[in-house]
Amino acid sequence: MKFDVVTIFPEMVDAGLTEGVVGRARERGVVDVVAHDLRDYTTDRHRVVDDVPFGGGPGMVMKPEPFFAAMEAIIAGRGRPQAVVLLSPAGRRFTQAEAARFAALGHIALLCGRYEGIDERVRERWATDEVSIGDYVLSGGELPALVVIDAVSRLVPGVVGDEQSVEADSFGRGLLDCPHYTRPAEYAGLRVPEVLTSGHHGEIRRWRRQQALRRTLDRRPDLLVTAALDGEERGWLREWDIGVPPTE
Ligand code: 9WO
Repeated sequence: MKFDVVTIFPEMVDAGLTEGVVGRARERGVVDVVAHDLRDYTTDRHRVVDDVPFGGGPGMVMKPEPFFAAMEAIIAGRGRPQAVVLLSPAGRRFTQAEAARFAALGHIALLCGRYEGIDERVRERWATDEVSIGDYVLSGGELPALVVIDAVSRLVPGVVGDEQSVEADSFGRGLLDCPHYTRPAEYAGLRVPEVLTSGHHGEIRRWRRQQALRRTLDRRPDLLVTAALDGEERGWLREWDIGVPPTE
């Protein structure tokens, strides 16, 4: 999986991707991230990437030329990305489904803005997707780019050691995760649920599915509308006095 990030803070992007499973996947060459310094694509002595906004107003706008030059260089050097993603609070919400779509593409570029925003012609010419990671304003697109790269990389075969754990993850089935416990069986007067220490693997699987469903119902009932539920799970929802949600 290839990622090209265009940013004025390439070391910020790099630093966020050196640890953990993504860091190891990069070392192994399964994930390839290049952070391109936007200033390397300026042509003036002071490497200026911003300018005053046409029409007036506060703040500065990122100039189009360095972004155009960076994209041309990426295409020439690393091939044309299958998607060019602009990180912006005005974008579509980034979801697990969107992460899966990007993972299937194999090569994506991410454009990070700073200041008041990027000249609109960059979006017009280059962006195939505009995504938001949530409804808040940040000081730049770099942290959202890291979020996208992390979520997408985990879905690339071989990045997460245990493929089953990706499946079992929160959202793997469209539900929240079940509670997790490790030793000791009693700590600070708090006991691990007995079923988990019983050795009855069928009962353990069933308990976990039930807990995941209960937590989803309590905390994120909106997810139940699209979750893939089996007959037993629909039965539990009915027992808990909640109508089974319509499918899609
Ligand atoms: C800021 C903004 C505020 C209200 C409505 C739309 C907006 N778009 C932008 C914007 O594109 N800002 C640029 C990138 C320049 C300033 C810092 N930037 C930014 C990206 N702040 N927050 C994000 C972001 C990106 C993805 N998901 C959440 C926040």
